[in-house]
Amino acid sequence: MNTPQVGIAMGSDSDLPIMQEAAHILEEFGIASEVRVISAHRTPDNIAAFVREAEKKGMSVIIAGAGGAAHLPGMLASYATIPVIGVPIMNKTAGGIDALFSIAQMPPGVPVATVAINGAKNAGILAAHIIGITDEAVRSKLAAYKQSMAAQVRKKDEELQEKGFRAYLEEKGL
Ligand code: RP5
Repeated sequence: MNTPQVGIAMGSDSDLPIMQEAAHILEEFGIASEVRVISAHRTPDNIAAFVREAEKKGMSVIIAGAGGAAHLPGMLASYATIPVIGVPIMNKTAGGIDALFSIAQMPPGVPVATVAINGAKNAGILAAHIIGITDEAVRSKLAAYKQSMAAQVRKKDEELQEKGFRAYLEEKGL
């Protein structure tokens, strides 16, 4: 679990509260990541270098989060031959819609797999899916993760059926 298989880049350390979720979920699947702050606008020279190093180190996926005029995922993708997953970060002015469009609207030939606004956890899970294509251990951890999600939902439904709608609402303070 020591060699990073996923590079996690973000435009600012203010993106860390969201982007840390990608690193945490990858850790749950036994996948090491390297977390970096690289700004498309403030440190543009570092973009090509980061991608080249990531590919040289044998990383399988890059996850990139950015808010506002979110050019980082697309710029990384322009250098990369490994998949890039983009995470639009919510901001106060436009709620993240600006970043979502900026990241998703890539020109033909340079794809960025875009997840939901603040969807860093899903970006991590998607990276695990990509790694799981060739890594049996990761694939079985993903299967267990899905089973555990299903068990939680079924448990909640059972509780709801047992207690009844009104008592359930009351208990949840709704
Ligand atoms: C983007 O601008 C970053 O990804 C961040 O979401 C946003 C604000 O950056 P800071 O002003 O917090 O550095 O480049």
